[in-house]
Amino acid sequence: MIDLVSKIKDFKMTRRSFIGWSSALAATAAIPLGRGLVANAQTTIGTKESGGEGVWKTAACWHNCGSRCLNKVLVKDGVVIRQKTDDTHTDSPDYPQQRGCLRGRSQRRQVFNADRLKYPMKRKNWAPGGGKKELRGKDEWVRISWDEALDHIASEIKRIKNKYGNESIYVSGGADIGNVLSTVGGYTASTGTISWGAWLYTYEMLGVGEGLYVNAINDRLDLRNSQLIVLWGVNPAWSTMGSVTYNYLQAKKAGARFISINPLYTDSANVFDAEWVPIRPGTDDALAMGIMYTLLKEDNPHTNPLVKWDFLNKYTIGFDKDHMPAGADPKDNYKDYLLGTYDGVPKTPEWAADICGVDPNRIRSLARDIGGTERVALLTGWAPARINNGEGWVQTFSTLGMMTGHMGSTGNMTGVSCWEYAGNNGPMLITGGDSGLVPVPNPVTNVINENQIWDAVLNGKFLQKGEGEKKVNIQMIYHNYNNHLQTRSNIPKGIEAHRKVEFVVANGYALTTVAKYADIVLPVATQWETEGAVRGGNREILINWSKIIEPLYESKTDQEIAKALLKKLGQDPNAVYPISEKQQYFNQLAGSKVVKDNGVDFEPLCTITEKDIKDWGVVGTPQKGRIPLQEFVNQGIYQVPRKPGDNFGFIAYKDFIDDPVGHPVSSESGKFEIYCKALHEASKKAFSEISPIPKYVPKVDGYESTFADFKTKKKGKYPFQVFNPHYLRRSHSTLDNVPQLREAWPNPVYISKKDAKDLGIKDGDTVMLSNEHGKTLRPAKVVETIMPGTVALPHGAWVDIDEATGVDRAGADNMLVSFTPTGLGTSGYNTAHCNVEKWTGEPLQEDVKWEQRIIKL
Ligand SMILES: Nc1nc2c(c(=O)[nH]1)N[C@H]1C(S)=C(S)[C@@H](COP(=O)(O)OP(=O)(O)OC[C@H]3O[C@@H](n4cnc5c(=O)[nH]c(N)nc54)[C@H](O)[C@@H]3O)O[C@H]1N2
Ligand SMILES: Nc1nc2c(c(=O)[nH]1)N[C@H]1C(S)=C(S)[C@@H](COP(=O)(O)OP(=O)(O)OC[C@H]3O[C@@H](n4cnc5c(=O)[nH]c(N)nc54)[C@H](O)[C@@H]3O)O[C@H]1N2
Ligand code: SF4
Ligand SMILES: [Mo]
Repeated sequence: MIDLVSKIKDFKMTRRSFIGWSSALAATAAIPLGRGLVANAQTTIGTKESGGEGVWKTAACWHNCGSRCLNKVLVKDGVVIRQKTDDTHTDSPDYPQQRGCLRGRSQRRQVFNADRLKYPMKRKNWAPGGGKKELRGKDEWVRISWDEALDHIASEIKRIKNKYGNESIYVSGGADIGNVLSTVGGYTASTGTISWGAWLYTYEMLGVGEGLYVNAINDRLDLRNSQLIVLWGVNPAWSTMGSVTYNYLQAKKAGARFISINPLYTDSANVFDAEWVPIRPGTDDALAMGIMYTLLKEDNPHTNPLVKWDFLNKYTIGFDKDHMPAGADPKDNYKDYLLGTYDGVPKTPEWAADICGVDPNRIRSLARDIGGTERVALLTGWAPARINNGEGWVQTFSTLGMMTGHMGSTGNMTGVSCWEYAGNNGPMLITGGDSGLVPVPNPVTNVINENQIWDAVLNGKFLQKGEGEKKVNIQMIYHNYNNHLQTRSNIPKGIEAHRKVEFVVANGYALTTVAKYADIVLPVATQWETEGAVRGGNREILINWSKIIEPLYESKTDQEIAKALLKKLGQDPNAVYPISEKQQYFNQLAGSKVVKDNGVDFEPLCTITEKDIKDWGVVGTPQKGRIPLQEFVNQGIYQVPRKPGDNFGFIAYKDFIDDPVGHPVSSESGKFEIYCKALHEASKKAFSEISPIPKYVPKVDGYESTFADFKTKKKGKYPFQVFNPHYLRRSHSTLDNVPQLREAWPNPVYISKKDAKDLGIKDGDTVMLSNEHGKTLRPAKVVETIMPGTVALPHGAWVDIDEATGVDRAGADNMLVSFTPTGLGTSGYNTAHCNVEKWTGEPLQEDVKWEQRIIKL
């Protein structure tokens, strides 16, 4: 063993060997002898020295990456020696393998990373009540025992609760720590539209399907029937890895033409050979209006039918004065808004071009393309709606689909193609069972919008949805399964908030941003170290993973931490967690259901015998299912085979189109609402008013805000727009600490050749992005493939602030995002402005060369 350690220590790393060897090598010296070291060392050496057979197990790839793939590891003598992905069946376009991406294949680099938190720690200058609170984020760490850590946390919970009330405790993300706090009186929670942007709170009112998950667009096989696929802010090659790009390619093969409307020329646009329409972030509604104006102007029912009047008349309300809902002013119809009849502003392509930056002739040709093609898929990601005042985009995009009738029939669809359901909607064909755990209801009703959360901590008030302004005095923050200080708007304000309260705790498996700014940090086990779980992904698959190794170092699972804390708080952990983690896993397996061939009925997925139940040591009832339990566990995946013409196809809204009275949509009127009274009324009680019909409004911190005077086009203090594509190096902030991924994806800021030239910036120069909120550094990637006037700062880099200057060197996106709730409380990440300048200080080193956050105690 000792030989092995010195061998590792003495190993001289070269760049060439780096990718091939575990990141654990780089920092082995910092790891004390223990099970962590054994796993690390043998993992690495095993690839060279182990000859014999191991066991392939299904390992979790559990991140919120917008996909779900099969990830297998070869375990030999309790050590992971290799990884692979789905080879459970032959790959084919109809029945594709669920292949993992570079992050999934690097998963062991994260689990065995040398930066794993090894034991509970407290901040050196922490004392009950806060100690030197201003040192949060820069203090030294002191190792403590689990007993001491839990004693401190329990006694601070009791103290703060008695002094200020349960409302003063903010738990981010709920989950297991939410259960703990709910058991002792409750906590203040937060909410937001996060991923979905404006889709989350609007879709139901407009009647546009769920807009999110499973019923807004058709299934993937029907995508092959589309002649034109418009990817409007959609980049599957980066943000929905796995088989989604492959599915789109089948549509390409079947003859579809692609158009990509995006500030960036994306890898997807490249792969699909799409025509690229560069656009400014947050101005998509203006473009769509210019398109719709053209449709109206050029439409001729006999010679050039571009507008589907029958569709509008039968299925929608609000488009023209003859189809308005009762009580609405007929002048407030959408057609007259587009034509500028009453406001004097026709939404011409020229008008639109001035805002969105797309050439007027291109706008006209887009209208002819979209209106003049029979079968069109109008697909959007959530990104164009993750903007301030984003509700107008949801309204406008949906209206374009209705006006052109690209909804509810084969090859025609208008909706969100994003996340795990990208390019493939329809009811789930296979579902996982319930774990059997019942969350403890939270007696405190406070829910703070995440665009207000740090303001609420600093200023003591917030808008309680449906009730109005409410006072709050947050004195404790508990972060469990998330990285809110990193992933919510305005990190500088978040840090100020964290340095104000009396107590901050974080659970984590590395020193993430929330852990870095905490007083006490608890080491959590990864999903490779827990019992196992069943997870869905796209509608055709169900994945289950099992435990790969015992928890490393002193880490505990989320539930073990919750249980230990409940005990310290004088509660009975078994009342909250009456069943074991193993039983929960088993319940999920036993309750999994798969669709039958008729496409309607479901049957249990797993056959379970008395012997299985005995072997597992759980409580259960034998059942007959499609495959033996152990086969599902060994395989790690069950995928419903698909073929064209099967019973599992899906056409969104078909029921409504066939029978609008018998199958109304979810809006108040039961029709698609181009004029939506409910949305307008809801907005009056929220953050800013939304028009009942889609109207163009300049977005807070949007394009118009980059000017001192928009009319004369005199540029302002922050002349650039900055937006945040989700980036392949990581899933949000998760995996950003993996050196191999850092090397493969260096995380630059993308800037146009034109802007770079004007600013005297060369490719690779370090540049500073700054605005009224914060400053951040990145190497510049000078490209021809981004809309001039905009810069793309990839989402999720671990913030790393120089305390002397306040400058972040990591390129953390939320250094620049303001804290301004608009509309119904929509997340506004893709609307931000900034200045860009060449950095005159020390140039940045490549991220891969940075020291890892390894705590040497
Ligand atoms: N500026 C800007 N901000 C954004 C976005 C953007 O585009 N731009 N995108 C937004 C979107 S879409 C989203 S979904 C959010 C994501 O926001 P978050 O959910 O906060 O993002 P993650 O970085 O995935 O954080 C997950 C954290 O959980 C930890 N973790 C993982 N597994 C476990 C576990 O088993 N137990 C525990 N206790 N912890 C675990 C990980 O280490 C990581 O720190 O970010 C949003 N923020
Ligand atoms: N690699 C990776 N993939 C991920 C994630 C991740 O962190 N990393 N996160 C996952 C999660 S939780 C979510 S919610 C989804 C989000 O999925 P999306 O919202 O679809 O992903 P994004 O990458 O933010 O944006 C998609 C494309 O929209 C473009 N875009 C940005 N703003 C605008 C705009 O205003 N107008 C137009 N027309 N285009 C715009 C971007 O350049 C990008 O190419 O991604 C998931 N996939
Ligand atoms: S796409 Fe997501 S689930 Fe699939 S391997 Fe990559 S990180 Fe894992
Ligand atoms: Mo998300």
